[in-house]
Amino acid sequence: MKFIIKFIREALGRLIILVDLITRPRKQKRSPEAQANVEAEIGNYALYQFYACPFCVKTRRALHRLNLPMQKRNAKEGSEHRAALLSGGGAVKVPCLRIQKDGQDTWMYESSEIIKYLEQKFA
Ligand SMILES: N[C@@H](CCC(=O)N[C@@H](CS)C(=O)NCC(=O)O)C(=O)O
Repeated sequence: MKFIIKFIREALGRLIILVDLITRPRKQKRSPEAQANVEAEIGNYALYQFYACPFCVKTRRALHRLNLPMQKRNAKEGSEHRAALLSGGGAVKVPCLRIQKDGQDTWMYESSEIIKYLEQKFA
């Protein structure tokens, strides 16, 4: 039964990925200078995620729309990223945005919160 539920979730996730690919929003355009500044800032960010998680697809879609080429870290079972997410953020829940700045780590959960934060900062 557990296997069937896992299979259905994976299949649904892949369907969502396909729909996302077909209906990709346009990327925000910036001057080369502005884009270089954004990319320098984004170097301090990483998105902990699963490939086929609908909330992660939604967040990756926002990253695409906002033209934020951010590092993505797969928190799959047994991975070093999963361990880092648990010890740093406190929970294995994705998506989670990690912001490393001035020697400090901030871990932000909830796709809607992450998107709102990125929109306010980069849109
Ligand atoms: N309300 C959350 C839901 C996130 C969520 O439920 N993520 C699932 C994956 S789709 C998760 O991390 N589950 C923990 C696990 O699978 O170990 C959001 O919008 O980010």
